[in-house]
Amino acid sequence: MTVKRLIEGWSELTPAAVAGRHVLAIQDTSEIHFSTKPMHRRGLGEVGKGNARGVLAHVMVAVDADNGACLGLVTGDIYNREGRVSTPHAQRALEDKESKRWEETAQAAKPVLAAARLVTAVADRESDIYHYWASAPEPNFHLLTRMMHDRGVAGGGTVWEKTANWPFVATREVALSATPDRAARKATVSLRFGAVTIRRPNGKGMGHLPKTMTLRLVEAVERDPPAGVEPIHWRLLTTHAVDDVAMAWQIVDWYRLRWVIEQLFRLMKSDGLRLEDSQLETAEGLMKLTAIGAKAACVILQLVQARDGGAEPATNAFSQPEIAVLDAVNATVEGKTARQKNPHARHSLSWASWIIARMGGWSGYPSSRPPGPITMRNGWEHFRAIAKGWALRDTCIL
Ligand SMILES: [Mn+2]
Repeated sequence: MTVKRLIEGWSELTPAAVAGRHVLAIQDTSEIHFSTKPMHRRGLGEVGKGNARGVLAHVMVAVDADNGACLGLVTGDIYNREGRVSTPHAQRALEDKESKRWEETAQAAKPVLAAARLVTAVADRESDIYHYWASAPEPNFHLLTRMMHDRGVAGGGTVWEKTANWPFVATREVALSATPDRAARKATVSLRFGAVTIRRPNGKGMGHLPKTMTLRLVEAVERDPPAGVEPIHWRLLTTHAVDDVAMAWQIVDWYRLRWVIEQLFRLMKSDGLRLEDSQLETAEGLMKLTAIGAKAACVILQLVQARDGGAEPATNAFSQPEIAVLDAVNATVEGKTARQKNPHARHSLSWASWIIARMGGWSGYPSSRPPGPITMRNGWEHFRAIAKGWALRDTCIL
């Protein structure tokens, strides 16, 4: 099984899960660090600052724009920078290639998400690349990205100059989720918005792109931040039409759902699978582990999201044969009293989540602490072993 084949397998259930929905296709890159010694690098290249070694996981996840439910992985890439040579030219080629991942991932997402009603590709500042703006959008495929740096606008001047005097038109309290660089907190955010016509930057390979593009800018600012915090200042660019305050807040709220991919990465690392503790010896093995880990983290995230109920179907995370196994297992993990029965609608994702949590050692009583990622991870691994055995039995009988 190659890394490429494993990544292709990420989206097996996703096309059906996204059908008819407005999907946020959220992409980001995470460094997966593995410890190495100078004489024993495990074939791993550099990641980040300092002398950390590891692999990079670029992942796109599908999220329901209306309810925030994780609908599955879409596509991505796992790569290792080993072999990076230190001549500036070779480095530039690699950087070019790495910056293309935003656009390539968006293009690769289109067939997977073909049945969605609407797609909005969401990403952080790294994806604010003119080529991406000019190439990825389609009538039913929108972009939403935070601006990385100021840009020239048609007719002269820059976006930040042109918009400096726009009036703030609304203020609201916004709940900020925890990220690697920020604790969770509430922020009072003011907002202004309008159209901006950005200009094509000079540079090689740009000549075939349109000279200008008209996009909408939604700027969300914490104008009076509490002491000691980094104030929020998001300049969000989008291909969506933003004609009123409600839509401008909608853009902010869609961007906030980018947090789902932060959760996914956390589940791959400290908060769940602990991939970085792996003792595997080769970069190839660690890349495969990371590809398998991304898929596992996605299922765990779906199960944790569904633990308190909701209308999502089990098919978002389980194949039909797996659902047959869940049916059989449910009977063995339910107790005799009403309080020990699975309280969720059969074949809902919440129903599956209840079964997996029980398999992970959760008591199942409504009064007990809700099952977290570790319980789900243990339950899912247990379940996978049973499902494998079940498939084997079918094969042997046939
Ligand atoms: Mn990023």
